[in-house]
Amino acid sequence: MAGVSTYDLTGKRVFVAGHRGMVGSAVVRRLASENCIVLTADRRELDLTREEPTLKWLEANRPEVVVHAAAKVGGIAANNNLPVDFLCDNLALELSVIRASHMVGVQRLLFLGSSCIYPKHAKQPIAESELLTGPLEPTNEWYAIAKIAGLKMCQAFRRQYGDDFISVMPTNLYGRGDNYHPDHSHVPAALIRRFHEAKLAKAPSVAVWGTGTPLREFLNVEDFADACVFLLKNYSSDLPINVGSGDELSIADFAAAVADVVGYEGKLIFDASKPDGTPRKLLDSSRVRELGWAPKTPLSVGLAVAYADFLEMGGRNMRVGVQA
Ligand code: GFB
Repeated sequence: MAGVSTYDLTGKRVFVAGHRGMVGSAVVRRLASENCIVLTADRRELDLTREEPTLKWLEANRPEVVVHAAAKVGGIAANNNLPVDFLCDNLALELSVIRASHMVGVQRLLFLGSSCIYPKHAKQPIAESELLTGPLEPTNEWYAIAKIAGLKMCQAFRRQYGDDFISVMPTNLYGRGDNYHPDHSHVPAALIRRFHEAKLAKAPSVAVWGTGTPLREFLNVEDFADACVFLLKNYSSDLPINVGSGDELSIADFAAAVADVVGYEGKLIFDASKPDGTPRKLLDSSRVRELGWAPKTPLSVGLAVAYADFLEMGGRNMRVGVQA
């Protein structure tokens, strides 16, 4: 299959950019079982949006591998309301981290994209070849444009300089270390928080945004981190590669599953004044499956872990337009 390539992580210095976010922290946890040296930089120590200090940091720390998981991320409302942050901050992060990685001769870089790079009405399940075949979903086009630019940067550095930079497109993720901001979070964290609070308040009903009809595919972040490490070791191509779970359900069914895990027994009311976003976003993950990777965590198990993490955090993880 195209893109098969083995890379040995043993003894390698691996820089995880964005190690405090949901994905970056899961990648750090997953890398602990590889025989490599994990490097991270605290935000107070290094502003990754600035290329000069980023280059200096990389020159001083000399990673052979970079996982670019630093991004301004958020759910449908944050994407809609903070277009400058989602476009400019993400472009700045990509330009700085990807170009500086090239300059210091990083051997392999993994760039994290998103399933929202694909057109709003892409053919389902969405194959990688759907990229740039139609207009984007307007609620997240700022983020999508930035992520498409990052993917293109990886392709450009590969074409012009032969750099081994790859791009991975995850489906909707959930799990440990999520952001529980009431307005800016993604749907899994938003509903965990809202249902938990409704349970404590003994509220008879609770609102779920939109009509409940959009379809989403959810992947546990530990599984996604496992896929990232798998792809670092087994994949090299200028084609982005999708990583999904195949677990697709309507927002209404997903909300019911979250309510079940949280133990909220009241009524779910759908607030159609809130945006639905894209109607369906199921990734075609056949290429990563053919390479030999598959997810392991059933949704109910992953949601239980996410809820336990929320309880442990005491809802402290509430970042506005977070850098993940
Ligand atoms: O996760 P989410 O915010 O982002 O929302 P997207 C998914 C769906 O959940 C939408 C519904 O149909 C929302 O209407 N939803 C229901 C809620 N209740 C809530 C709630 O309380 N909060 C939120 N946030 N949604 C994202 C992009 O799109 O996809 C991101 O905005 C990223 O940038 C991610 O790319 C993968 O799935 O619509």
